This record gives sequence, C-alpha cells and structure tokens, in this order.
Amino acid sequence: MKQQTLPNIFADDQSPQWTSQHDGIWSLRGADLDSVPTLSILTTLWDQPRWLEAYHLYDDQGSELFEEICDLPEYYLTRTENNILETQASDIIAAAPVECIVELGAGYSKKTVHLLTEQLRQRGHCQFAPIDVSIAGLRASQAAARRDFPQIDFHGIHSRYEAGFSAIDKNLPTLFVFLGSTIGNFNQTEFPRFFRALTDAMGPNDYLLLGADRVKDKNILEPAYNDSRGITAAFILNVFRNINHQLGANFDIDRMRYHSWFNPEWQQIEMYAVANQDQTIRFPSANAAFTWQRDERILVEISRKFEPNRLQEQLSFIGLQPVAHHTDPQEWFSVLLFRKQAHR
Ligand code: AVI
Repeated sequence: MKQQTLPNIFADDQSPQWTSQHDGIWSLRGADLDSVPTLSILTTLWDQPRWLEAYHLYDDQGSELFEEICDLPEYYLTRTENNILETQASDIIAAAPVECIVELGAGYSKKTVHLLTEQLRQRGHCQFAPIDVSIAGLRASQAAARRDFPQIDFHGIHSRYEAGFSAIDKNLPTLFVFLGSTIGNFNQTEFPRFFRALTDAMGPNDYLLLGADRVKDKNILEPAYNDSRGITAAFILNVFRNINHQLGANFDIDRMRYHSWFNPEWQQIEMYAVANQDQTIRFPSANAAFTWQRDERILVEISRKFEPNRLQEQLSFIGLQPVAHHTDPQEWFSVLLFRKQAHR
C-alpha cells in the first residue's frame, strides 16, 4: 500500500490517527465500525418502554429502503429541501466564505451538488470532505464527484461523525453541512451532545448549514411516515431482520406490525413495532430473553420536527450564531445557516 500524505483539511496533529486504503478516502486507525452492537441493542430493549437506537436501521437493505422513501410522493422532505438548495444555494454560499465543505453523511446527493456547483462558480475551487461510516457510500460519492466535478479536491472521511469533524483543521474556513433533517432522529440526550461536540470542533471562520423539518399539520406529517405502499413500515420493521442477523435473535416480522403517529407535545413522529401476540425473544449469544407482550410497542425511531426560530435560539446557547434562514413557499422545511460564535 502506498503511504499517502494526509491532506491539509486535517489538523496538524491528526497524521498518526488516519490511514488510507483507497486513494482519497481516509479511515480512522483502529476504529471498529462493524463491531456487533450487542450492548446497545440489549440495554435499550430492556429499558421501559423498549426502544432502539436509530443507526441499527441502516444495514444494506435499510439503506436501500430509505432511498425508496426519499422518492415517495408522501415523503415531501427530500424534494422540498432539494428545491430550497437548488434555488438558494447561490445566496447560501455567498454568505459563507469558506474553502472547504464537510458533509455529515456520504454526500454527493443531488442536494449537495447545488452547493458544490456554487462553491466552484463563486470561488473557483472547492475541497469536499464527506464523513460517513460506509466506505461503499464514500467510494460512490468519490466516483460521482470525480466524474462530474474533476476540479474538486475530494477527501472521504471514513468514521463516525464526531471523530470525523473533530479532525478538521480549525484554521481552514469550512462549511459543515448536515442535511435531510437527520437531527430529527437524535433524542433529547443525543441532540445537545452532538451540537456541543460540533461547535467545539468548529474554528472561528466556520459555518454550519442545517436542514430541519418543521412542525406542521399532522395530516401532512403522518402520511410521510406511513406511506400507502408500506415502504416506511418495511424500513422500520427491517431493523429486526438486522438484529436477528447480527445477534442470532428470533424476531418474527410476521408477528408484529408497524404503528406511527405525530406526538404533538413532543413534536415528533414516533415509529413503533407492535407485537401481534405474546412472544419470547431470545438472544442466544448473550444468553438472554424477554417476553414481548401482545400490543407492547418497541420505539424504533423518532423524527422530531422543529420550529426554526426556537431552534436558532436554542443553538445560539451552544455557540452557533444564526446567519440566514432559507425555506420553501409552503414553509414546510428550513435550511438554516449558522456561524460559529466568536469569543467562546
Ligand atoms: C433520515 N431521517 C431524516 C428520516 C426522517 O425523516 O426522520 C428517517 C426516516 N424514517 C422513516 N422515514 C424516514
């Protein structure tokens, strides 16, 4: 393997920690991103109410189902955010004078392309660094970026978000991009933890572009998470196939059903699996079992919805100063630009 030099988007002290097995894609040394998440699954399933951490949803099958969700007529989020970026990328990039775009997520979606195009048009150069745990996703982004934007310096970062963004050089003016309202899938503990870590990792000339789905009528929200073709149900219940596969458990998809609703007090869609009958769920590798009782729910995912002004105010307490608010004509989705607050 040819030893490559760590690109200058990384902080000076990062060199020993990163290695590259694919040209232009950097992995954190010693990080076991594929380890079996037994502890996470068992502790949350033994909680009351039972629940799961959302990242278990994204095995290969889950990622494919999520791609299908993004194209569903009921799932307005992706196309609405895309329209905002398509029409307003020029203003966004003009307001964020940066040299590097770091995307949390494999990147090179249609949405990111608008930002890259504008960065090249306005500044003539662009460093682009998507962070993702999927090496396959990063390689696909790299191939697409090389094909469509040969001028871009592509640096894939193969790690969890926090390890990835903490490694970026604070002196390099950077726009961190976190789209798709993925922040909505963080629970009340994960949310402030994530933003504190991100703000700490940001340098004085850094910006954050955040996509956030908005609170709205439940007649629009609920169908987006309970589509007529049953793709969302398949996506949510697929988590149990993944758990069976990873832990040798015996969840039976045919003996459970999908249920979701918008909880107005918590301003979140809640997505559950519900047992159709009493059943014993066994985890032979951990020598553990529980009785999943008829009609008992397991909370598989939440999708929080936001009021943009309140979100801006909340993040300002964590050190992010609101710069701009972009939305669609129906005000269903917000794309918010923040700048790292000085003197913190
Ligand atoms: C990835 N995330 C933003 C999606 C959402 O809308 O919360 C996940 C999803 N779950 C079911 N449908 C979509």
